[in-house]
Amino acid sequence: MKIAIVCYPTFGGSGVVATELGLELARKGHEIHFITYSQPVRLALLNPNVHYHEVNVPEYPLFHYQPYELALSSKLVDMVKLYKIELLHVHYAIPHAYAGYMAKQMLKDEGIDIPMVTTLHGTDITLVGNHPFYKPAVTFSINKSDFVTSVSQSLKDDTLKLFNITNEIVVIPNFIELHKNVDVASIPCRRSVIAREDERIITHISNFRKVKRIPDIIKIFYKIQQQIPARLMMVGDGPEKEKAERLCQELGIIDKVIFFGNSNEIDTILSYSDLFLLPSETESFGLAALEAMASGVPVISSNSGGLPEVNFDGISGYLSDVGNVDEMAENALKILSDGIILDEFKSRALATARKFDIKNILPMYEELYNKAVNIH
Ligand code: GMT
Repeated sequence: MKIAIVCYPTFGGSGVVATELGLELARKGHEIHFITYSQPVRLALLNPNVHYHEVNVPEYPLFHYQPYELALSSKLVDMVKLYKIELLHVHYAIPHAYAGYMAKQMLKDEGIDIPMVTTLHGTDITLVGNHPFYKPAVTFSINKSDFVTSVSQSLKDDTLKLFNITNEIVVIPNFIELHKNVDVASIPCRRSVIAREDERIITHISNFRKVKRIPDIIKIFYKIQQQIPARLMMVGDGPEKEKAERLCQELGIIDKVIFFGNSNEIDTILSYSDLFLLPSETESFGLAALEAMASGVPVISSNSGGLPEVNFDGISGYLSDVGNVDEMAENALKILSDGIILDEFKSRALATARKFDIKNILPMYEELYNKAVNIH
C-alpha cells in the first residue's frame, strides 16, 4: 500500500512512533511517504520504500504567523497525485488532522477519494487541543477522520470526556522494536565513563516540559543518593532544564547528575541504566518508559493517564500518585538496594515490554488501513 505519514519530525514521542511505524511498514513492503517540515530525527533514508517530502513555508512579512497548515495540505494534495498515495495517516491532531481533512476535500474536487487515519497521541488532546481556542477545529477534524486511533485506553477515555466525539476511537498501543536494542557485551567499558562500579545509574529522558515534573525527579534522586551510591542521567532538553540544574546545585548533588541534552544514543544510555524515573503530571502512554523497559530497565512512575497500561506495579516497577516523591524514592530504593531484587525487576520489565513488540502491534494498523482503503 502507498501511505503518507504526517508527523512532527522532532524528538517527541509522537514523531518517534510515526517514524518507527513508517519504517516497519516499509520493511514489510509498503511504500511510505513522510510529509513534514524537516527530516524526522529517527529517519534513515537508505530504504527504497521510504520517501521524505519536505513542507516548505515561504516567509512573507505580511504574515505574523506563517500558514503551515496551508502549505501542508497543498503538499499532501500534490504528493497524493504524484505518487498515487492510497491513504493518509496523520499523527497528532493539531494541525495535522485539520490539514489532512482540507487535503481530502481538495482531492475530492478532483475525483480522488482518499481515506485518512488520525492517531491521537496525548498532548494534542489533554493539554493543547482542549484549549477553547482550538477545541472546535480539533473536534471537527477528529469527527471527519475516516478512522481514529488513540495510543491508550486512558487517552480514548479523556478524548470522549473532553470533546463531543461522534466517531469511533480504536485503541492501538504504542510499540517497541525489541531486537534493535544494544548488545550488552559492550556495556561495562562505556558504563565506567559514567559511574563507579558500586553506583546505581538512574535515568530520565524527556522534553523537559512542566508536565514531566522535572523537580520531582531531582527530589527523588536526592533521597536515593542519601541511602545508596548513585548517579542521575538527565537526557533531553526543554524549558525546565535550567531550573533542574539550579535545583541540583542548591541540593549539593550537581556532581552526581549528568545533563546530556538531546541524544540519538537512547538505546546505549538505557543499556547501562538500572532504573528509569517518569513521575509525570500526565502521560497518555509514556513511550520513554516502554523504551526503558525494552532495555530491561524497571520504571518508577506516576499512576496518571496511560502509565498503568504500560508500567505494572510491583512487576516492571512501581507507580505512585503524582507528586508523592517520598513513596517514589522508597520504591526506588526497594528495587535498587538488593542486586537480586534489581535483577528480578529488570527481567520482568523486559518481559512486560515484549507485549508491546512492534510485531504484535503493526498488524492492528495494517488491518485498519485495509478497512479504510476497502471502504473508499
Ligand atoms: O511527552 C511529550 O510531551 C511529547 C508528546 C508528543 O506529542 O510527542 O508525547 C505524547 O505522545 C507519546 C507518543 O504517543 C506518548 O508516549 C506520551 O505519553 C505523550 N505525552 C503526554 O501525554 C504528555
